Amino acid sequence: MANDASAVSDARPSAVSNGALADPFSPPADSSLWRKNFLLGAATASYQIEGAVNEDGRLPSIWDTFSAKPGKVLAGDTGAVACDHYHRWEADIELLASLGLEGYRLSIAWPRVMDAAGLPNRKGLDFYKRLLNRLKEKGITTSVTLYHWDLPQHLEDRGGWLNRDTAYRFADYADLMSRELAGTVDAWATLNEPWCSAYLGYGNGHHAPGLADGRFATQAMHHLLLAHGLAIPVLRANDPASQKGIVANIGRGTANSDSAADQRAAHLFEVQHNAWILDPLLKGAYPQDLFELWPGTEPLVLDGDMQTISAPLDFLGINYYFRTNVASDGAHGFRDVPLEGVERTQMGWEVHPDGLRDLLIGFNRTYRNLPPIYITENGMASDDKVIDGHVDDTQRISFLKRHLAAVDQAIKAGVDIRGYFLWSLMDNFEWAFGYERRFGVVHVDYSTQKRTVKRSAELVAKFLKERKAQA
Ligand code: IFM
Repeated sequence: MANDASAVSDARPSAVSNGALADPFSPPADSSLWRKNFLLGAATASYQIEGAVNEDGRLPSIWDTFSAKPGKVLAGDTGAVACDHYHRWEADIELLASLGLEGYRLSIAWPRVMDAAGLPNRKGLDFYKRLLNRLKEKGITTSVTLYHWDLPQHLEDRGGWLNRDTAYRFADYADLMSRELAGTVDAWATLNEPWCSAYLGYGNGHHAPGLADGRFATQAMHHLLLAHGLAIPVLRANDPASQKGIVANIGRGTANSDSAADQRAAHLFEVQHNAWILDPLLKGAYPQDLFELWPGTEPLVLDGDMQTISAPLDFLGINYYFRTNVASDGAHGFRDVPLEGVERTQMGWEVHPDGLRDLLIGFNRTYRNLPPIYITENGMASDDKVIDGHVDDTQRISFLKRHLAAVDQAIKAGVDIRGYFLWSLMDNFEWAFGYERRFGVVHVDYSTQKRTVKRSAELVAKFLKERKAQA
């Protein structure tokens, strides 16, 4: 998708009177981002960057199986090699550190570290130990997600997230990881984006394991949240000094008109995107509207489950990308009404920073026990090319600047936001869209594995350097 030139114009370097180029990224002087304790980092995920899927005892994951099926991933791409990070991790950490990024959010591949009997795979564990130790040596804050969608295939063969037992297996996995890695992890997130695991994986089949049934989605969600709730006390017991939380992708829904029906449609959009996850975590109950939207999909909930799920959190990770404009479908649901003439990214997603601000402020009102927030992912895909050794990703520079301004506005409105992670450190395997969609602030040439720092990363690095130099 072509960039909307008018919308990105403030990202283009413009000549100023002394002949220097204006910095199109740096936040204004009164921005809370200048606070040195506002963590600025970058994020990745195991299956999207590691490759080495058959090495050192790693078992197959649902994404190995899914991406091998014809038609499931654009161009038939798989994560078999990805960014070859499993072999290039040292250089990648050097690169991260050279940009001055203060935090790194990574995920652990469950099938790399545990065998089918639940026993540790030492070689896989050693990979993460080396990685985390190096990050600590560099003074980088480590944020580790236990589950970023690469479920071991042997667990899917027994029902995956439709099987309650998977939640208990997850708690065992969290136990092993927190015993082995305690002291090297500053923050543990149990799950990344349970909405995607449940809805895209079991509800509409766009993601692994590719099942499509509304009742599956709600049951899978319940078991995912149960897994999270069972893991939290285990992490607390094994690694008391670290922070514990979960990461949710949130969606802004706006109504296509002022009509009561369209307003209700926008409300329901946000119920299924946000309240479906946040209500059980923070209120200990599923939102009843969810089952008006999706009648007959109530999951099987056992006594005590909701209490387990709503265990107190040290932080909530928020991933935000775009908004969705909706209208009533004429029945009990909503339908998308894509807006015309708005700025979009290579994914076709609308650029809408106000949505992030509005959601954060709204959550702060709705949930009295809202924990401190980290923006654990935000970024955009563009069709970036290396020209004369440079990548001038002007739309991303503008995107990041505007979303960081939205974060600042939310902070000023009273939301406790402690940090922000760029998605992503480098271009990587974008799930069903393969390698075509480039989200990185570092470009990856997949034929040579050469990394090229994009202009956006240079500007973030420049800002961090200036911030560090401040008295
Ligand atoms: O690449 C993904 C990531 O794995 C989860 N959050 C959204 C990103 C962009 O689609």
